[in-house]
Amino acid sequence: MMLPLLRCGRHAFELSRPLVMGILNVTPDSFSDGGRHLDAGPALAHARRMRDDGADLIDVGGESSRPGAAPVAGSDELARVIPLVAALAAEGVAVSVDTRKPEVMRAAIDAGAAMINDIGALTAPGAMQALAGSGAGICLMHMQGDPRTMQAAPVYGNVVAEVRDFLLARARACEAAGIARERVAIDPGFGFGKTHGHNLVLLRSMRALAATGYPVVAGLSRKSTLGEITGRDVRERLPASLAAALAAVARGAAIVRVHDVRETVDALKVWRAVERATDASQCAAEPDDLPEG
Ligand code: 7PJ
Repeated sequence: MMLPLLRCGRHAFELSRPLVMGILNVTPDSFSDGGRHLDAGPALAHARRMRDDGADLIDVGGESSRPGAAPVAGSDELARVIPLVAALAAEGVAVSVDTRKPEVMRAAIDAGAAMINDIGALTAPGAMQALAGSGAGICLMHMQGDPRTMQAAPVYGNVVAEVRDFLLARARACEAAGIARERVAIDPGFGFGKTHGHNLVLLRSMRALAATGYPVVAGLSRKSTLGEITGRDVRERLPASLAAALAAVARGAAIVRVHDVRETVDALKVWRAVERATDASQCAAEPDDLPEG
């Protein structure tokens, strides 16, 4: 059974419709000057645009977790992320922070972050404790290996069962540490130590993850597995990303993590309208509701 609510600090999300998490990357290859300091202006403007376009959460990430990416120092991550978190939280935005570092988690929560999005599923020493004393939400993501090596040769017996069992074990560890169930979301971690085949099987089997009762986050936006299917470069993966988001929510995903908020919100509106159509709304429809021309 899907839990009715996801609690993230002072935000409580009803899960009666799919939520959209907008991606705000603040790594050196995005808004910063290539070094330690972020130009917060354009990043803030982008975040506000995503909010206005209908994002329910803004996921701020200062550590590149792309395949092969090198680790980032905690001080650099803090300098990039915290000012943005504080500014957005002060505007009432539900901010999620994509980090694996307990020091960044603590500072982010102190600055007003509603959620921590951890690709390491709180496995770093001290990470569980950083969350336990707060009311923040937590997204637990599955990854095989680490970003440096994960795409070398991912191997699973049964990818769906292994990912689900890992996430359930982490969710139970959260509960044991005092993190309430309704603060927890889970994510299969598309592309994190998964082949193209693994990603597709996980997407197709999203129901098995949703059946755990935890809200499922699906992050497929612009990912290389979509490039594999379409042959498109990362800049041309919007249609593929929309199709993937719809495939995920149709199989029970509660939250989609996306770059293109405006387009995703529209796609989800259409999907939802179809899901909610009843005979009554049929009868009320205008007879001329046919394509023009
Ligand atoms: C994910 C993420 C994802 C969650 C990234 C990218 C790579 N966090 N952080 N799920 N992916 N929860 O956005 O392409 O799939 S970074």
